[in-house]
Amino acid sequence: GRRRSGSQLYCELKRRTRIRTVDGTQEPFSALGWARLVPSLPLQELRTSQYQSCAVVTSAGAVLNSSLGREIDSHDAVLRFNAAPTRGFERDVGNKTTFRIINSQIVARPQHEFSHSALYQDVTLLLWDPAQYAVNLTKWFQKPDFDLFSAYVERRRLRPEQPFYILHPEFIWSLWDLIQDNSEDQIQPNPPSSGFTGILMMMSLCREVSVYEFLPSLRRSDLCHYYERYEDAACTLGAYHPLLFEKLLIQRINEGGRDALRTKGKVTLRGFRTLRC
Ligand code: NCC
Repeated sequence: GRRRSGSQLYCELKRRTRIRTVDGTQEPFSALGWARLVPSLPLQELRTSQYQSCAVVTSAGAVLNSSLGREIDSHDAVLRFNAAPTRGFERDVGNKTTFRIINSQIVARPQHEFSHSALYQDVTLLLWDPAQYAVNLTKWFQKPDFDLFSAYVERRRLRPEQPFYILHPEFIWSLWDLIQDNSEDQIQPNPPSSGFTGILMMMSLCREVSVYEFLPSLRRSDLCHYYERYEDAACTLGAYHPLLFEKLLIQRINEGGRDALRTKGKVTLRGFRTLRC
């Protein structure tokens, strides 16, 4: 990949990040009546609600003992991931949740109790599934990596008032292309982590984005998640996801200071709306 300066990279990210959800206009979803199943307000139009400041809270073990809860909650909107809880961890991660990105394992695996758990209520939910790079929606519908469609349909019927979107696999893979085109190495052909997708989504929706513990602070350890006692360095550096390359890319556009990164694991990013490209 060619190496671009921070501001060129910002503009490329802005130009190539087009949030897209499964909206029922394409087969096989159109024939199944999904245009009426999905929320009537497109996710892209949330932009008009103009969030000034947004926080992205990764699930890294390094947020433990950070005391960042109050700072995180002071943002207009907060994005969290998968089964990451706030209850019991308020001091370090806060308790406001506006958006939650979940991968298809959350809705497919019984231990996550997707239909019952309070984690997935009263928030805007964004669900994704890896799918294949050359996306054939009919094949994906027949054979997703984890069955997300039946849980989605059921949830839409039971809670039609909850904003709940499926991220379009072409959106996910367009972010993979962005990472590959801006990396020196060949990256693995697996989709970006929920964290990277979430950061780019919030840059589309907010004027300024604070990201916590995506680039690790001095608290960095092998502890995978702040809410579990499981250790694996691959959680921070990546195995399946091209996480290391995602992080190198975000490092290049960080507008926050060195101290904020070291002590808080905090990166500050400009929202696309504020860029003049
Ligand atoms: O671990 P996960 O992500 O839920 O974490 C959310 C995002 O936080 C960032 N992260 C996490 C841990 C860490 N030590 N450093 C980090 O930077 C990453 O950006 C990550 O995306 C996922 O991306 O959806 C992932 O989901 C888990 C798992 O499916 C869910 O937690 C549900 O149990 C994946 N783990 C496995 O499949 C075993 C993980 O690879 C990615």
